[in-house]
Amino acid sequence: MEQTFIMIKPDGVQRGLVGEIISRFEKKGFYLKGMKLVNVDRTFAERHYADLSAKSFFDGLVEYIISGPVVAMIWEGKNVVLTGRKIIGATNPSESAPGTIRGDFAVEIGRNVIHGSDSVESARKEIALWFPDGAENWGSSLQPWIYE
Ligand code: YYY
Ligand code: MG
Repeated sequence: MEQTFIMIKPDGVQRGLVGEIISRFEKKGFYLKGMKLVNVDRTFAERHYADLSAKSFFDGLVEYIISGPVVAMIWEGKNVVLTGRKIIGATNPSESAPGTIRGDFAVEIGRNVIHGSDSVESARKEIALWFPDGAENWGSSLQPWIYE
């Protein structure tokens, strides 16, 4: 089953949005496979955002990500990468639709609350970076009520 990497950024944690965000993914029917609260260091944040290292906003982005603890999660489900991005909303909160996480809870692009992998391939890389030991495999009793 497809997996994605979702991270609640430091502003989301400090603003008390952790429960709300987890709830949205849970209610959709996705399955929480792994979760941890972590403080990442600069080198780690730079690795996570390595593809953006040439961008003008890169240094500010790294400062923001290391400014407080983040919640790192693996979510699993059919089309969870793309659907997760829809639940999160557009990168710039002034363009994210109401009903999306960024549309409902963020104002500025540099404080947009949450990260989600943008493809199955980047999900694989990000999960390997953030969860090098992999995830527990408990299974979920809800599955027959969500998948035919
Ligand atoms: O995947 P997503 O988070 O929606 O956007 P990316 O293009 O991967 O950029 C990562 C991160 O960088 C974005 O969530 C906010 C920040 N950022 C920024 O501060 N200013 C920009 N012009 C573009 C992105
Ligand atoms: Mg991205």
